[in-house]
Amino acid sequence: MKIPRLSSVAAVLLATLVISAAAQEQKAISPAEKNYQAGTSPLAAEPMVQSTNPKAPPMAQAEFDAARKIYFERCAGCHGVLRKGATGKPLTPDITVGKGTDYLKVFIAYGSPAGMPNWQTSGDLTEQQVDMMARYIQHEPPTPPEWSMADMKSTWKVSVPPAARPKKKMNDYNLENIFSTTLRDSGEVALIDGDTKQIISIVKTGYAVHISRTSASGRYIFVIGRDGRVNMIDLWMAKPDTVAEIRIGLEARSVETSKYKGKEGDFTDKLVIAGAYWPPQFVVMKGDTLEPLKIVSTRGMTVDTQEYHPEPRVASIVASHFRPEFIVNVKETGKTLMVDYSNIDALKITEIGSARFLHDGGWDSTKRYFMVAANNSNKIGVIDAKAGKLAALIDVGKIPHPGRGANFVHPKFGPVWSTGHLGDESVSLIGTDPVKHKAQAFKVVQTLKGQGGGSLFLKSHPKSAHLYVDTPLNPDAKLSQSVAVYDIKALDKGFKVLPIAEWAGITADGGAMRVVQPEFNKAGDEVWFSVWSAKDKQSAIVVVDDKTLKLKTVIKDKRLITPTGKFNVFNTQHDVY
Ligand code: DHE
Repeated sequence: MKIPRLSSVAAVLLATLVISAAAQEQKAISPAEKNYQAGTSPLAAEPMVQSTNPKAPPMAQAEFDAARKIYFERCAGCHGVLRKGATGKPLTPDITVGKGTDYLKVFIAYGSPAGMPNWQTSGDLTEQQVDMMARYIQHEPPTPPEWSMADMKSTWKVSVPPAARPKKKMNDYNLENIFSTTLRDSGEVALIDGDTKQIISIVKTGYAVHISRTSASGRYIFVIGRDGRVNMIDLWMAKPDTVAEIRIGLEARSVETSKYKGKEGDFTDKLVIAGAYWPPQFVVMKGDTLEPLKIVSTRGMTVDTQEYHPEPRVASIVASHFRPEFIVNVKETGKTLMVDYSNIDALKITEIGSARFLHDGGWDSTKRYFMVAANNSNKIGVIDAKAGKLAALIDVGKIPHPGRGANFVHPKFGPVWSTGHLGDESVSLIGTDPVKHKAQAFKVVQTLKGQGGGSLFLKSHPKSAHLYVDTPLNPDAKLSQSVAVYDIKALDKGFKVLPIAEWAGITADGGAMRVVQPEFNKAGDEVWFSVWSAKDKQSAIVVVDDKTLKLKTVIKDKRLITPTGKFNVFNTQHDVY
């Protein structure tokens, strides 16, 4: 049936009714959640050619450029660089022109209960800017430049070549207990000595640095910035520092190193892989210098409707322990690529389809099953790294967000891996032992009630009797500034709340103080939390004694600007979580 086109007044009325009716059922997303999904993309600064659509309302070059900047700062994270849609709806001209400027303005100004922020009523955009954006999205999306081997090589620097590096460890640090700590808004990592709690060094890295990964030997740390810059840090130096760096794309989130040692060879510290959001591709590099060897595009067909997608972003990447393979999760196509790196010149890639939109994930305790969140499908995909196939696709709560997840032994159901959720308060526990607990394997065996939605990370440790769940994106400050902790042996009893931000002793400062990402030390007897405030406010790291659940230490230092992720060298090296 063809739906008749509405007049612009009727369209606006309808949009307003739909928004307000639905808004009564669901709460609008919190500003923290908005900033999480709609963070500034480094692509805002890239030159792009103005692309026009004769059917769209005209725009002057200056207006187009201003709108493009806003789009990449505010909208690209959810709607995609080429506006094909991800967490947000597709916004290509074939859809937007038919809706018309007035209708689009209402959506942009007031938002929608499905998650579109209310950009004008929140004060983020003016009425004029909303009008400009409504016209902008009716034009063809401008395309950012590609990033070739030549581009990568032009940014590749080996500041200390392998031959000039130390032949043995030149410092007294207990390397296995160092925490590589993301200082998000200063574009740095702090290497913190886990024993003394002192900062060893602050290393300059890429813009809005994202994650750190340890090499298989534990000697090197690799850090990736949102701008695609990878830093390779040598922990054997008297003062650990960058020895090589490269820009692998214009926007990126993930990096990993080869870990396989077995009959196909010893790949310890041999290769590094990094995945880009833009251009949609990953690159395999030499493990000692970051020399780029092979670039592979991830553009292709989606898993469900099998339509071409021009910008499938590379999300989480892990290294298999069973085969010489990297496990590369592609967001928009909903596919996991098992990249066999044993022969770079004849790269074999096994493509495993699961569900859109693949994001973060981690190993089960045996490191055979990779559990990946298909966040907008509310599912966890289970990739069997030994058999090279999808073992299960499990329905969980709303928008699962596990980080790497948390493994522990459930008193009734045996080994489980768990995830919290951005969209609801539940914590899903999934059985991961198909041998001794077959009936529970890859099923949700228990759903815990958590503090609230807005959870990003949860953690446990083989030596711990506790499960910690953060809620940094919950709109209620009480919840975003504390964590829930469960006694694994008495899960039915519910959780205890640890007031982490209060313990940090920085309340007078007035920062957001979101408590984010539990991370254990090597011994598994301490758990570290970031108390994440704005760039110009005081932040801290709070260390809790895992046995007593009491405060152990607060690390405060004016150099700790916006600490978020913390990566313990040993736990990251051995995938302990
Ligand atoms: Fe992350 C992991 C992408 C926002 C802190 N984040 C990841 C991974 C991806 C990703 C793909 C998995 C990497 C891997 O395992 O190889 N993150 C994104 C985004 O696209 C998103 C939603 C928006 C953006 O603009 O970047 C986003 N992430 C954030 C934040 O705002 C957080 C909370 C603060 C920050 O530092 O930017 C944040 N992301 C983290 C952390 C991890 C992570 C700490 C690793 C957790 C772990 O324990 O492994």
